[in-house]
Amino acid sequence: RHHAVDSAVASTADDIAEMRTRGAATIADAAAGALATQAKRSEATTEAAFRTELRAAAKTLYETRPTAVSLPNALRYVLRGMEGATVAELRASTIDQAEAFQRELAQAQSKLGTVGSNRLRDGDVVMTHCHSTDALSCVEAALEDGKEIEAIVKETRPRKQGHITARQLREWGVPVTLVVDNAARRYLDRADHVLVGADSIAADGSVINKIGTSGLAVNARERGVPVMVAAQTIKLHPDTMTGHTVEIEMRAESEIVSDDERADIDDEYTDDGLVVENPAFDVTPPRYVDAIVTERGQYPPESIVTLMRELFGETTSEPWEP
Ligand code: RUB
Repeated sequence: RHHAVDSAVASTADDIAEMRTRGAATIADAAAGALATQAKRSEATTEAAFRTELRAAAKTLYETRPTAVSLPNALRYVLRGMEGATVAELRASTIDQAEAFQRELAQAQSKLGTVGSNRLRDGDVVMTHCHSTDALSCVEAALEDGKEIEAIVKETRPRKQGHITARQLREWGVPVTLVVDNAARRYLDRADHVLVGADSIAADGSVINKIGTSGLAVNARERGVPVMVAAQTIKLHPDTMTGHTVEIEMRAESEIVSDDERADIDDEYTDDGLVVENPAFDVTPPRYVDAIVTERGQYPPESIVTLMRELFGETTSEPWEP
């Protein structure tokens, strides 16, 4: 039997895996909240059993999706604060640490928004891809400064997170032009910025974000449109400092070809020669990125590694390891 992982943790993990909870910052927040719930509801009677339970919960959450490093970073942050000589102390410290994490996450996002908004001038048009709460925070801060901002929103196939972005921007009164992904290059003529988020940032300044970001960035460079990446420092991937690469999640083919369509194809062709691949993310090399905007200020991608060293120091172990 699994080490008494609470049902609320299991359902948070399920929500992340099935993308009912999605986006790197939102996933990190939910994971920290789930560890707090595990701590609150734990029936462990010994300190060792409590620690084992919390690590098992962290592992369950970690094994949902591989690309957004905010998830293991969140788990590590919370487990690092699990301290005390009794179960009661361990419980209290874990809950405190999870809540501190969630507070800092929200504060970092709003601080980052202020930094990012300084790049946006009154009347600017931003082109977005996917749905990033960090990217939207920059627009929100610009609007609060009284700037008028317009948006060209890429639909973002296959899951159309662009519609979430469009809805949020309309709620703020921002004029939105929604376009299919293939129209992006044509509409870059009208854009003053490409504004995207990140799931992970590697030590060389590469940006890992929703599939299609790299093509957008290359087209933007060709058109002379600056690319701005809004990413809290929780998106910095510590393992990449020691040469590890970021795993790109491959999702189900059913997001692209329905089961019925697949059955039709299989009826017609019997040789299994049609393969559908569905990578959820891609890697944008640093030379196509103009600025990475964090709560610690804006960085050229090439110097993000200095911030990573400062924040993470030496390589860290898996979040559930002692
Ligand atoms: C979401 C995505 C977002 C980043 C940043 O992908 O690529 O751009 O996660 O989001 P998915 P945020 O929908 O597959 O999770 O700024 O909110 O952390």
